[in-house]
Amino acid sequence: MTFDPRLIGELRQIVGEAQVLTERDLTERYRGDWTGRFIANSTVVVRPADTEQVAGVIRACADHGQAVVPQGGNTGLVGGSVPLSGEVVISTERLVGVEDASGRTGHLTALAGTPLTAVQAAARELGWEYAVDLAARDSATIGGTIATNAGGLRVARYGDTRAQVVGVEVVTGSGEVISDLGGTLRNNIGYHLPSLLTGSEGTLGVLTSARVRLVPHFAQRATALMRFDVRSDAPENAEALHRLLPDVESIEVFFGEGLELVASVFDLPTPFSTVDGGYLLVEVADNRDPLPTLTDASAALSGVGDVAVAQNSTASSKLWRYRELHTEAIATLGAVHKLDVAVPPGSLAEFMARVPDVVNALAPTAQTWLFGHGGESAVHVNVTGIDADDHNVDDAVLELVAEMNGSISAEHGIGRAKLPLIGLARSEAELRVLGGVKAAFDPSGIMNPYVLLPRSDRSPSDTPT
Ligand code: FAD
Ligand code: 2HG
Ligand code: ZN
Repeated sequence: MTFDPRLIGELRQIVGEAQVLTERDLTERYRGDWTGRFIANSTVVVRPADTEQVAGVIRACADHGQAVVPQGGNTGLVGGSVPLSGEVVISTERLVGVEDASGRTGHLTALAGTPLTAVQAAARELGWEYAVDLAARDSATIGGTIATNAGGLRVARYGDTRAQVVGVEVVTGSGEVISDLGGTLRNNIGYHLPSLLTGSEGTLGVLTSARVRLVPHFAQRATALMRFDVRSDAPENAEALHRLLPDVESIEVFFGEGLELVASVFDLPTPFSTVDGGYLLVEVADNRDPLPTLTDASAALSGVGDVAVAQNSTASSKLWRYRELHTEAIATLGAVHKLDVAVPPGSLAEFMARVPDVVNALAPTAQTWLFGHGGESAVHVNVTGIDADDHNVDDAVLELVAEMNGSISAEHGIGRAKLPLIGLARSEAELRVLGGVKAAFDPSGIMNPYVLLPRSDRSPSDTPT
């Protein structure tokens, strides 16, 4: 792929010589993602230092008809942050810092490239917490989590990222800056731009800053890992925990084979003498000791074989490793097909039981790994042992989800990976309206044009991979 040298010259003028990367070795980490399925051969990476530079970069690219991909921590799992079709990467890694943090209002404003851990730490310093948490917290950015409307490990209590965003600053695809960081909580003046930009996957503009609400810090926390002899008892019981535990933060589900892989890749002891079966990892936080309620809830569930509880952060992290390390452990097996889906409450156990058969009917030697956010009936179907560009299994699993009235994306978004099947989730009329929204923000069509929405000049099934 060759890029117009006049554009490269203009970009260097805007951000400085050293902040435009073109050499293959320097651009490598911006070219491929965690799935191992989406890897670009070449690109140009631009690293603006502030909103004005972002606007200059976008205007220059729009003038040259050059497509761009905004990139934060590059931890996205749907191929949305990778420049596979000759896009220039606009990296937010120099847009870092927390501003305007207030313990009184319980809000803070963070520049888009600020890692999630830094936002969480800033919130804690104020005596609050930031509600969104996920295993990629050290690399994922606040801008990326807003652009994907990330879910994560505490949706059961606080909702997804959209529920936390109070205001955003964004540079649109025409290089205009729209800023709404005032923090008014009641704001009823028509279309709500922060909500619209949340989940927009870089297709409308580059988020440069965001104001988020914080949630109270609770003095006490308890974590329980429960093993069920019968696999389906884990998903069956996940939903009941909302009723038994009003203060629950996390209800995570996984299975013996996933735990065994994590233990072997990371050389960890297994938590119980039996490994097989289904697992729930449950965390509760409160200002009073939450352990008795958690223990009562576990006793009220049917089929619990083993339980381990933790009441301090060291012991709790040991239990969380079995769940959080699934992604890294599975990545050691080669390219991974990741299907992050949700089914209606009450259908999780049935879906989890049916998926491996659907996969193996098409790919008898493939391995299916199931884990996820059981409290929201959201599951990560990871499939290994099939070619990176083989779409048959992806299509069959997503068709099963649609047949069960589920969602083809619970939290990772659509990106490139799921665009060919967007028709399962969005009607023609919806796609027309959403295309109009994109055109209003991005009249030249340069903002991440190969993700989320079919381009007006081709059908959804023509999406390049
Ligand atoms: P990137 O990967 O860089 O980008 C993701 C998308 O957002 C791309 O479309 C990109 O163009 C766009 N984008 C990025 N920054 C901006 C910006 N400033 N302006 C406009 N668009 C932008 N996700 C969950 O939802 N829940 C989880 O529990 C979870 N756990 C994970 C665990 C691991 C180990 C890994 C590797 C990933 C996990 N993810 C999870 C996926 C990922 O971390 C999230 O999607 C995260 O929100 C991506 O943030 P990022 O900064 O890395 O964005
Ligand atoms: C999680 O919940 C993440 O751990 C990653 O969303 C899921 O790797 C995956 O498929
Ligand atoms: Zn997840």
